[in-house]
Order: sequence, then structure tokens, then C-alpha cells
Amino acid sequence: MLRDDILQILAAHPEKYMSGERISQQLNVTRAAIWKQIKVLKEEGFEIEGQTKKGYCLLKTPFSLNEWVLQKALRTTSLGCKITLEDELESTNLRAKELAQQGGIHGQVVLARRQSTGRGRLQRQWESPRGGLWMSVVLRPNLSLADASKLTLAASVAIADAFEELFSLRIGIKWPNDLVFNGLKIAGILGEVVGEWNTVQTLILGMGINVNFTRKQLSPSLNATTLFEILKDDVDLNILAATILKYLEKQVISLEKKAFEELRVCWLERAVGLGEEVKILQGKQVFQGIFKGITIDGALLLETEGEEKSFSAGEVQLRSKVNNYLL
Ligand code: BT5
Repeated sequence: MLRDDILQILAAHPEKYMSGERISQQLNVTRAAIWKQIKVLKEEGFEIEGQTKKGYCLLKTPFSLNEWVLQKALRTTSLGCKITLEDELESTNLRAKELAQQGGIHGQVVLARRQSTGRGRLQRQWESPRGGLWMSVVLRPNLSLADASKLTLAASVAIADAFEELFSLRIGIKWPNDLVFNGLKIAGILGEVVGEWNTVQTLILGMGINVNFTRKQLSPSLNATTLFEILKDDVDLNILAATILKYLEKQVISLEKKAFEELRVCWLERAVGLGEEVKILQGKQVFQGIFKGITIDGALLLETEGEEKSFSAGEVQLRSKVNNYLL
């Protein structure tokens, strides 16, 4: 695409001005065509300075999702090998599922700047205003069905690692895979299995992160926060997506090598409520006890009345003793 070629030239000459004439000669198009595309790029959020005698200089790339910027930021070999980015989708998981059914490849990533009907687990609603990172990855890892389910745990660790690298921010993981800051949910993960398990195992890993928007844009009833509320500033969604994919790729490779214990340890390092008295809600039943840890398969271990009981994710909910989401 002409726009990408222009960006390529400008990015190859950082802090330098490139004349419209030189760019047009290099790309074999008119200067008017260059001017037109620069205008579109500016509308997309690229800061490009134009000076009459000197030409154009790329000052800043946009913080909003942009395929070219994301491609540049990627440091992976398989995840992000193919990117689908739409301004709005019903749900990135839904689109990724469709792509997977049509033969989508391992590592294909689907992103939307906004979701109209984003989904959580058990068909719960996931609010997805503009400014968030709504991303799904098609994974066809070399793992059994039982082990593939560990990828949702791996994704929560990958998101936490990215937050630490980029923002020096330590976020906790609330079992099984909610990411929380000061007891408020900042991100959620939805893993869904597609198709025939006996042949190629496909997992759609959906990650929803509240980033560049205020808390007011979500329903007041939610125990939620956003990165903007914490940092008081916008961040580059492309860098965030690329960094999460980098850590997720590492996790996928290490799970394929059966490094399950390493994942369990990393997960436990981030767990909130560990060693504390908690409540487990299973339908109308309530179990109270000490949150001892997780099994190698990610089931929660609760010490109650001198016994250890394990709960797998699904219908079960974890609460603090005082019934808070989790402090
Ligand atoms: C989750 O479900 O936490 C998984 C969320 C996954 C969302 C991503 S976005 C990209 C991809 N495409 C999709 O359509 N989905 C994935 P669960 O643990 O069931 O939590 C859902 C609950 O979180 C809801 O019932 C609300 O209480 C709460 N919630 C909804 N939107 C929220 C938000 N933006 N921030 C914090 N909490 C929210």
C-alpha cells in the first residue's frame, strides 16, 4: 500500500525531512498523491510535519491501534504473523473463531478498536469502549486438550509481565484469570476451543484490557479500573499488544516443552488472596477456607475443615472473606 511505503521511507530517516519530490520519485507516483496520503496518515494520528522547502518528517506514530505501527513493534516469530484490525467488531473472539474455521493459522491476531457485543465467560457481557485493547489470538499449539487449557493461565501471566516491563506496574491475578489492581478488574481473558479436538487443536485466546479510557465509560456497578485511571496518561496500544504477544509466545513455547511447573510458579507469584481466608461460590453453595494455591492444571486449592478441596474454573467464583470481588 502506498501509505505504508511512505511511512517506510519516513521511518527510515528519523528526524530528517524527506522532500515530496524525492518520495514521489522513489515510489513512482505524483507529488499530489503523496500529499493526499500524508493527509490521511495525519487523520489516522501520525504526527507528520511538513515544511515547504524541506519536505516531510515523521515525528510520532499514533497510540491508537494501527497495523503498520503494530507490525513494526512486533518481536515475535509466530504470534502476529497475520493481523486483522477493524475499527469495530461484535467480538474479536467471534471473528477469530470464524477465521479459525476457515483455516486461520497459528498466531493470527484479531483486533478491534471497539467491540459492540464483547463477551466474557458463560456468555457474560464484556464492555469494550474505544481506547481498550480488545485482542484475540488463534493458537494451534502442540498441546493436548487438557494442557491447552493452561494457555489461559499463561495469558494472564503474559499480560502481567507486559505491564511490569512497560509501566513498572505490578498487577495481580485473581483466580482463574482476571487481572486486578487494588481489587479492581483491569483485564479479563476468554479462552475458547474450536473444532475437532482429535485433529488440530485450536484455541481462541481473547484478551480484554481497559487501557486508554476513564472508569466513567464503564457501568458504575463494575468492580473495574483502567490503565488511564492508574497512570493518568494514555499509552501506545500497539506497543502494549506487541509486548503481550512477545510474552505469550514465550509461554506457548515453554508449555509445548511441558514446563507446566514453571507456569504454576509464575502464576502463584502474581496471585491475589493467596494464604488468605476466601469464599468460593458454587451456585448457591458457599465454601469458606484458606486459599492454598493451584494445582498443575490450574484448579484452585482450598483448605477447609482440615481438608484440601480443589475447584476447577467454570461456575465457581472467588471472593474475599467479606464478600468483596477480591481485596
Ligand atoms: C472475562 O470474563 O473476564 C473475559 C473477558 C474477555 C474479553 C475479551 S475482549 C477480546 C475478546 N473478545 C471478546 O468478545 N471477549 C474477549 P468473565 O470472567 O466472565 O468476566 C465478565 C464480567 O466482568 C462481567 O460479567 C462484568 O461483571 C465484568 N466486566 C464487563 N466488562 C468489563 C470491563 N471492561 N472491565 C472490567 N470488568 C468488566
